Amino acid sequence: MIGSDSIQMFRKVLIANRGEIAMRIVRACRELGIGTVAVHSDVDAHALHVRFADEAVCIGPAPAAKSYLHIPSLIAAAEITGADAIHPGYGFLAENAKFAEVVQQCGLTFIGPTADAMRLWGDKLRARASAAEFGLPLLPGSDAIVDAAHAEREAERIGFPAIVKARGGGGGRGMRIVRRPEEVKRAWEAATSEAASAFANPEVFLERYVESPRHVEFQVLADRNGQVWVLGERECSLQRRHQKLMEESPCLQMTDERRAEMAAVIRRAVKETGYTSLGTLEFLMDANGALYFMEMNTRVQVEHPVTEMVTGVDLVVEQIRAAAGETLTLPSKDVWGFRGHAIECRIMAEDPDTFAPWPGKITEYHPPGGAGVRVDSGVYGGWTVPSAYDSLLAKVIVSAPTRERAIMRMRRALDEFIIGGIHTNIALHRRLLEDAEVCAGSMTTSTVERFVAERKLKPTNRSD
Ligand code: MV4
Repeated sequence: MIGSDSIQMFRKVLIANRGEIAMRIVRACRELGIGTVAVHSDVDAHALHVRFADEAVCIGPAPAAKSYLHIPSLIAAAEITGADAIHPGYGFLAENAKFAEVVQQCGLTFIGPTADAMRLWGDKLRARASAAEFGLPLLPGSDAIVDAAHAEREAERIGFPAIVKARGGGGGRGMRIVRRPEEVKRAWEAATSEAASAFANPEVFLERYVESPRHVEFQVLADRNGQVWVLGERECSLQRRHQKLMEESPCLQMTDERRAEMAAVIRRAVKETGYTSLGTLEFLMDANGALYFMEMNTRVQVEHPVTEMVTGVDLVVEQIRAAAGETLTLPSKDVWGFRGHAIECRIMAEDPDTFAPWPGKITEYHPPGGAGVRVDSGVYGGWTVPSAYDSLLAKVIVSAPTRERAIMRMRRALDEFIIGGIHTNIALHRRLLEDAEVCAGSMTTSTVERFVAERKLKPTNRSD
């Protein structure tokens, strides 16, 4: 906002989210001297974020479609409380361009990118085209597939194995792997009908498939005054069914030289596409260490703290400042000077054997502490975890001078974490941190699957 208008930091931010990320946003606003409005559903009346925000508004019943996803209720809550901006957090409406547009039309500021930038990066084919234009590495792929014969021709050209992906998809939903020419027609049919119902857009495209890749993502932060920062990468391969379990920064396979090369290309793509907020570019890394652009997430991510721990940047504070039109004030370097190593474990309320959510009353709650340990939690002892939402309770983040020391610190922190009354995945994390592949840093997106299959051979007791 260059010009005669003076820059005005927000007075009050409405947080269109719940749980640990709502708490994270409350904390950022507090430090900026901004008032906070929590919104909540009936079952979240006593949730932690409601207790910590300055004001709270009940916006509807438990089903998210009638509360956290209900745009008219959110706008009404902002108007009633006099909020001048809305932070969407992650999930829910965070990547909904229509919501960003409505917020803006109501005279409020959406704390995120413009609706146009969200639409561009949310469209996987337009994202691929932009990536190609600005020099981001891509796997061989097709344009939108028009019929089965087109899919077969493109698969032959790209080579096998290939993968069919939804143009409007993301996060792993609606994908089909094809290993042989005979499978292409059926995979195309299945993927297109799934895409039509899941994303209201039947269009799919093909891409060369990488077996057991690593998931590596780069954090970007851009303001509205032309500054773009690339704050290094996170290694996020440890996931199960597209749900990340544990993330770290930096990625062991990344060198300073490589990071600087990637930062230069990413910075250009972000700038040229008019992207002006916090964002993440996801890449696959193959066995040779080559990186390929997959998609961009136009929101704050669950795993953002590991980047905060190694860069010292408060990403949510900077995201809010950028949305207010302020210029980011970070040292003038393409790549941040990294300090040490950080690891995050996502603590979920779930059955240790089946991974099914395990809602219920938390009877005892003692989070870990001590040097180098951060806990971003959305719960407290005595509270009942509702069944209506995802089962993330808290995140344990550790930092240490080296990866080895960070692993030791995380094991110690997990051993301290006491959560009574419900089951959690703390013991799973603790055992993963003893796994040879994890300890060596050689994990891929297949590691957790392999680990769980091995564990089935020697069942654990239920005290997990
Ligand atoms: C791929 C792939 C292999 N080759 N694309 C899954 C989520 C979405 N962001 C992209 N995904 C993948 N795309 C090609 N061409 C493998 C995956 C994938 C994956 C990616 C990141 C993290 C975990 C994953 C688990 C299974 C598959």
